[in-house]
Amino acid sequence: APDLLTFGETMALFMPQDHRAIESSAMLEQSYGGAESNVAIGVARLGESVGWFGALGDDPFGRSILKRIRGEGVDVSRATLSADAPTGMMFRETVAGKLTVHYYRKHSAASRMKLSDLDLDYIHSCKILHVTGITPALSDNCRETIFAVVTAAKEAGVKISFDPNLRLKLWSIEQAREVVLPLAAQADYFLPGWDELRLLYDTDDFEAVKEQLAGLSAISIVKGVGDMNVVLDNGQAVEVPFYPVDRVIDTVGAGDGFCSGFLAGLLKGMSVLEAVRLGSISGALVIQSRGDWEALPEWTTVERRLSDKGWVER
Ligand code: KDG
Repeated sequence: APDLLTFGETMALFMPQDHRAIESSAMLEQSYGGAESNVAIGVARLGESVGWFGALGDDPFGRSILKRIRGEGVDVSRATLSADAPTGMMFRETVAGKLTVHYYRKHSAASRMKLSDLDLDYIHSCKILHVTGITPALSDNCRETIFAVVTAAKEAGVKISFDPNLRLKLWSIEQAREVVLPLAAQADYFLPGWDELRLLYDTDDFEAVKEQLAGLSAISIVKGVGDMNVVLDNGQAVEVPFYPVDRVIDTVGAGDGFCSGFLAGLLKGMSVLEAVRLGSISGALVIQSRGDWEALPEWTTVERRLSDKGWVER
C-alpha cells in the first residue's frame, strides 16, 4: 500500500465565478473537494506515495472526480463508484467577505460507507492513516466505520493522523465532542485549529486547552493561534510562525494544505518542526488562490522556500 492512506467523502463543488451570491449567479464553476482527498493531492504533489479511497456515485460527478484524483498521482484503486447512491454535492459562495457552504450530501454514496466495503489489508500495510472529523459526522455507519478502522490500524502499528475538521452544518458541537475527543485520544498526530479547540473545550483560555492536550498521547499541532502554529509535544510548546502571505483570496482548504505538507514532511523523514514549516508553506499557498486544493504546491516549489529560513526567525 502507499505510505499514507486517507479516506472520506469527496463532493462535486460548485461556486459563482466572482464574488456574487449563488442566487444572483447565472453560472457556477464546477470543481470538487473533500478534506481527505485535498490532503492526498497535496501529499502526492510533494512527491510522496499516497492513496485515497471513498465511495462516489457512478454518475458524471463521481466518474470525473475519480479520474481527476487519479490524475494527481493518488492511488484510487480502492475507491468505489456506487450504482445505488449519488455523489455528494457542495455549493459555496462568499458574499461581503462571508463564506457560506451549502451541502447536498445526505444519503450520498459516501454516507453509506461501511466496514465490510473496506480493504483492511491495504489499510494495515500503510505507515500513516489520516482521518478527519467530517467522516463520522456523515452517518451512523460512517461513525462506526471510522472507529473500527482506526482501532484496527493502530493494532497493526499504523500511525494515526487526525484533523477534527469541525463542520457544524453536519452535527452539533455536543455531538461532535462525543466523537472527536475519543478520536483525538487514539491519534499519534492531532491537527486541530485553535478555533475548533475553543469550541470543543468551550474555552478561550489557551493554557487550559494546552493542559487538556497534554493528557493525550498525540503530538498536537494547533493551527492558527494568532499567526502561529503551536506544536505541543511531551509538555513542550514550540511556536512556528505562519509563512508570510501577500493577499488572502480563499481560506478554504488552508487546514488541508497544512496537513498535506506536515504529513509529506514526516514521510520525507523531517523532524516534526520542519514538517510543520512545510505544512505552513502549503497552507499559505492554498489561501492565495481560489479553490480548495488547486494551489497545493509541487515539491520543487516548496523545496526552495523551505531552505530560505529567513521567515522562521521573524
Ligand atoms: O477542508 C476543505 C473542505 O471543507 C472541503 O474541501 C469540502 O470536505 C469538505 C467538507 O466536508 O466541507
